[in-house]
Amino acid sequence: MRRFDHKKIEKKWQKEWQKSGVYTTPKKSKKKKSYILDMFPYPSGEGLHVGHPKGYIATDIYSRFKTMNGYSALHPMGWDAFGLPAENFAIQNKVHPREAVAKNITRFKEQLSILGFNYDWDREINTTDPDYYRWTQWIFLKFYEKGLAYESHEPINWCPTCQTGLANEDLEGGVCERCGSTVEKKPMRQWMLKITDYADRLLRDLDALDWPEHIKESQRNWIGKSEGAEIDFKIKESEEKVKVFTTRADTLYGATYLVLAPEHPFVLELEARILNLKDVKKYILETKKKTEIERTAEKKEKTGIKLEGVMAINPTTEEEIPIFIADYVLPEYGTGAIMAVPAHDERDYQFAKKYNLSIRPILHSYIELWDKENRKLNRRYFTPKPLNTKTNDEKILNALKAQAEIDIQQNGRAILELGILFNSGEFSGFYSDVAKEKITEKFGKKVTKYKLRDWVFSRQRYWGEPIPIIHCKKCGVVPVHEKDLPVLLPEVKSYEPTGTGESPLANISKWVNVSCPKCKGDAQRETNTMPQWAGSSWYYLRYVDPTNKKALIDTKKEKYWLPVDMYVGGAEHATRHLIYARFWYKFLFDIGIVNHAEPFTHFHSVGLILSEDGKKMSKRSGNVVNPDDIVERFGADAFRLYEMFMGPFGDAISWSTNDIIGTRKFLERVWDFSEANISEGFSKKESDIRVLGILHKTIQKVTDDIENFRFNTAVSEMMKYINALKEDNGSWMLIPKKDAEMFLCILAPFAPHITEELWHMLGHRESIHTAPWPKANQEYTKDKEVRIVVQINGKVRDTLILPVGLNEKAITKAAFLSEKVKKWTENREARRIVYIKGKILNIVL
Ligand code: ANZ
Ligand code: ZN
Repeated sequence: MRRFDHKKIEKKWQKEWQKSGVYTTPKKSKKKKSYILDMFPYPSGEGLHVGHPKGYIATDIYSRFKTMNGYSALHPMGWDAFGLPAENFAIQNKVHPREAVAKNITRFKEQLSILGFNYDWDREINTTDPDYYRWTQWIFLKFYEKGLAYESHEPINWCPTCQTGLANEDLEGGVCERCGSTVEKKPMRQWMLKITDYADRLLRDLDALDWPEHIKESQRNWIGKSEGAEIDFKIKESEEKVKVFTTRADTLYGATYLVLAPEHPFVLELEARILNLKDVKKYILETKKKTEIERTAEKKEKTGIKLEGVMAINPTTEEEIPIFIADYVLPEYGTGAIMAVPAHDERDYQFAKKYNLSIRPILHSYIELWDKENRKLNRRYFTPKPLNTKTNDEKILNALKAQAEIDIQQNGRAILELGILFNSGEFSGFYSDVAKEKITEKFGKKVTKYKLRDWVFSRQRYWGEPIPIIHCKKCGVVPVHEKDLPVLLPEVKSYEPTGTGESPLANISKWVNVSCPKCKGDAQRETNTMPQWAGSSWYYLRYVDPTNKKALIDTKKEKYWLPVDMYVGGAEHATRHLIYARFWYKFLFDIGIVNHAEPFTHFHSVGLILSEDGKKMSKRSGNVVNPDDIVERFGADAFRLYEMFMGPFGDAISWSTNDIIGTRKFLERVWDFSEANISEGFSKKESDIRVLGILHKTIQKVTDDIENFRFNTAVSEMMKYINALKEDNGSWMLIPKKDAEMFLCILAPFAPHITEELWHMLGHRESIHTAPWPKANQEYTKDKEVRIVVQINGKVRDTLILPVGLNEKAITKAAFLSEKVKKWTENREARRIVYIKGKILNIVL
């Protein structure tokens, strides 16, 4: 008997598959398609640890499954090789980023190849390949043409360590996502992409996506749509006005002061009138040192300073109210100015307490009061509908007012709920919802605001796509001609950041100085490069048509293969890559390059694999498990099975080398069982119903589980099946050859090597990976028997085991034939018989 020797088998089949080309994507065919995509890795110098392949194993299983189910499947792989990680690695190791990337890719590919993945390497792409980034630059030109790429001089996030500007998406809690440095605000020239033009569509189209709810929710929050109002406040003795943004126009009568962001331009404009200008300037300076997180933290004590000598006017009451600047108001949101309503906003409340400002309640939750009044009268509580009509009852309004004052006093905090207005002129007596509309109509205008900011799209670093723009003194900004793409990234002596806010490209005068495409005069190239996220915003399109020289993608091919049917990757990309990619796809749709509304129909996020001690794996912590070693010891199939078996796919789970032994043993059992059946020539007759039942239920379960990414329960089902085939005396049960084949087929996506070997030992010449997926026979998966409890005069007298599908008459007949039942019914007449279907037969004597 041959033993299971994973080393021999795995090498052999990997070579064989490559030779026979089983993993070449079928040409466009009549078949249904399935596009299965991994987030492509950036080839870091550290190589893969056991956590990286988890998602790739899942897509490998899924795409094999789809192929066996008759789909034409596309499952490609490539490299996201521009950007800071590659560049920083290169700087540290004193090699050119290009060489470092090439070396790392070779290493990554080696590591992936021993796991037996079915990638179609003919479609491999690399974002740093000029034939690829030519199209990244082309898309930028299109953005520019449509007015969606523009230059700006606003202050942006600047990482002092990475020495580059960053997008909001590149920050994590106010620090640089790459290196952890505190990010500064720095005004500088930069290129922006107008993602905000797509905010509404990005938000709206989320609903139809079959993605995990938490990912969709974080995109919703990131986009941050707010419907509110802009209201102008006049400045006393001046023509000036301050525009505020509020989501609570209903509270306008309670606005007792204004607060401006320290960066608000108004402060400079009114300089001459501000009496305490010196202190105000000092405060503004201090603000600059704080991060956004520090500024807005809920618990943090609010600080600010009054602008002495200027007053604003509340438009409702014409009352004069003071103006403050405070760092809890952010310059980039809304209008950078707020009306403060300390009675109904918690931050304003804390601020008003601290600076002794007037707190004026103007509404109270009617429902609460209603509730209380009703309870007093011992009436049953019910919630009145939000009131559309006005309450003119003075007594109620006075009671509300008194209660609001007591609540604020006693609780020491603002009343945040909606309610019925009082002290609000003609709007007193209306419910908040209605009051909001009416007050906005009279004093302001309706607006929608988003938290999403335009995308800071330039980096002052070397290792990125050059932005295809030329600056001419005469013509201004001139885009490079399409036919002159790609703008190649030139060789430089030193690719380290300059620290001046200029990219290292600025020093290469031979590259920088060009003639203007328009006037042919002297001009300079743009020296900023694109961010790391540029290439990954459209890479999945290029796999479909990787060598097209005329277009980034053939639109017919796009129509066939897109959208991606199954996308798998890390949840940490929820508000970066997954938003950027959707934005670019929608833009490409608008200019007629692609044909669908959304690029990724389904998305599954991979749960992390933690180290054995429950920490994140990293070279720095020295807790990395290398997949090469595991494959060497246990084999790729056992490794793959283990990663799928360790728990729910989306959960973070600790690695355990010990547990791999379990999946390895399972494969040995599969091997031994198959060997035993082959040498005995299988069983010539059908298995009994019980054994067939287990097989077909296993097929059904594995089918459903793969479709729903429940790989762990699929594996455990297959384990149960093999265990059931072991006889009590320790020998293997013989089953018909076709049953053994069905089992190997459902195991094949998980353990492609061992199943291929056994498949060939069974006499097949074609690959198991192109065999049709077995179908569970519903005859065997159905329960064959039912248990019917027989009660006589309410007491259980017997339990009948009967074939399913008998009608009441047949069941009654069977009951009266039972010895136990006869004992009670002999010589007596049944007065009534009640049958509860599939459960109980009640006989009343
Ligand atoms: C008056 C008011 C009264 C407010 C009240 C709230 C409650 P979302 O929902 O996040 O959009 N706000 C507006 N611009 C701001 C800025 N630049 N920095 C900090 N806060 C700002 O929040 C909108 C609310 O946040 C606005 O409504 C405003 O305060 C504040 F009882 O206006 B509100
Ligand atoms: Zn940094």
